[in-house]
Amino acid sequence: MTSKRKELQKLVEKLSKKKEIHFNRQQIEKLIYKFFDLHGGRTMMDKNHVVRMDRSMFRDVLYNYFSMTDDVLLDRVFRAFDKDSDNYINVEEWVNGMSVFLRGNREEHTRFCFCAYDLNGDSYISREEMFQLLKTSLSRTSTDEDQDESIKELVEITLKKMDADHDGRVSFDDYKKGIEEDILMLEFLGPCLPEAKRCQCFLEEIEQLGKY
Ligand SMILES: [Ca+2]
Ligand SMILES: [Ca+2]
Repeated sequence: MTSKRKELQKLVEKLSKKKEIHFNRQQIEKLIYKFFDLHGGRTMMDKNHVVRMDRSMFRDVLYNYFSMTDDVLLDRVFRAFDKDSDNYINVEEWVNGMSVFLRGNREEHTRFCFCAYDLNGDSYISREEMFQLLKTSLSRTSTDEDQDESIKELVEITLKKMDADHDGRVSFDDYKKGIEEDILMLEFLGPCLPEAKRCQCFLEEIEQLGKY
């Protein structure tokens, strides 16, 4: 076995032991192949640098496989994957992130979407953040100049529904409560999780990948 292959096996071994990862060994291995495949088949180390994914490459993945086109949200999904905030997705972050993105349970999806909506990362979704997110989700369907006013109204209506403790912003607890009452509120500020059929297609494509 080559050292690269050994290194890869070690990584697969390590990730398959994590209980929060909803993939089996073989699927983890294939997800890792996909990660390298997206880098033109380069192996783990490239010119002494670890292969990692930048924002634009990740954006292409979301666009090509999951038809996600909203730039603000693409950026947030990137941040939800980039756990150590170094502006790159490494192979572990890729597998961890995909586990939540493709197969996460309710709790994991709730944390994932909240992280995506909390644009400045202060653990609250503010009026301004809601405005910005709703504006991007709605601007594709309308060119109305009075749109800002209607979005502001929408922000107030949404806040009324979600802000359980009435402090003028949505905390994680407010958000969780809102979802418990109405599951449709999970993606209340725009889609940041893939459609089931796209997950299926992506996983099927991964299955087709051969040994690295
Ligand atoms: Ca990172
Ligand atoms: Ca915030």
